[in-house]
Amino acid sequence: SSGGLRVLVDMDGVLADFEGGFLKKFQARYPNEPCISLEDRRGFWVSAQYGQLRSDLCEKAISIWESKNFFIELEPLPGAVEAVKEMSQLKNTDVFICTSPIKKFTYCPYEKYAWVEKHFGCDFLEQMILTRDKTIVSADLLIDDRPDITGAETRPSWEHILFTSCHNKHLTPNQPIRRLHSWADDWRAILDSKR
Ligand code: DGP
Repeated sequence: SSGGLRVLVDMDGVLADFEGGFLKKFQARYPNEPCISLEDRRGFWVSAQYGQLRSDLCEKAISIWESKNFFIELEPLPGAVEAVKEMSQLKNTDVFICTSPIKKFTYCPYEKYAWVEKHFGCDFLEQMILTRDKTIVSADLLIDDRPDITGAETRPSWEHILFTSCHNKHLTPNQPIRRLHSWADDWRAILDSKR
C-alpha cells in the first residue's frame, strides 16, 4: 500500500544480528585475543569498546565487518523477517529498510541488498534506503537500536523507537523514548499509536 503510515526499520541490530555475527567471527579469527561477551557490551560502537579493552583491538574489530561475507552471513534476529513481512502487508502501511552502510564500500552495500533479497525476496529491494543520515528521510517511525540518531535535520519527522540490543539495554536516555524490546514485543500497538 502507499500513502499511509511510513515506517523505517533499521537493519543491523534490528533485522540482522550484527552483534552475534561480529562476536562469532572475531573469536574465530582472533582465538587468542580477549573479546567482549554480549552481556558486557556497552555503547553503540563495537570498535570503541574493544579499543578500551586494548588499543590494538579497535582495528582488529573493524577488520571483521570490513571482510567479505560479513554482512551477507548475518543471521536474522528472532521474529524479525516474519514481523517485517507482516508489517508490509498491513493496509495503509509503507515499510522501508533504512540502513547506514560502513564507509568501506567494497562489500557492505552489495551484501546488504543481497541479504534483503535472500530473506525478503527481490520485490523488497524496492524498499531499501541506504543513507549515512537518517534524519533527512521523512517517516512516521524509525525503529533503530542506535540511541543517538543525529544528522543535518535537527527536527526529524519520525519518532525514534529504540529497539533493544545488548549494547543499549541498560541505557536510560535523557529524553523519554519508547522502546521495542524485541520482535515478540507489541510492534502493532506502536504503529497503531501513530495512525
Ligand atoms: P546503522 O545500524 O544503520 O546505524 O549502521 C551502523 C553501522 O555501523 C552498522 O553496519 C554497524 C556498524 N558499526 C558498529 N560498530 C561500529 C564501529 O565501532 N565502527 C564502525 N565504523 N562501524 C560500526
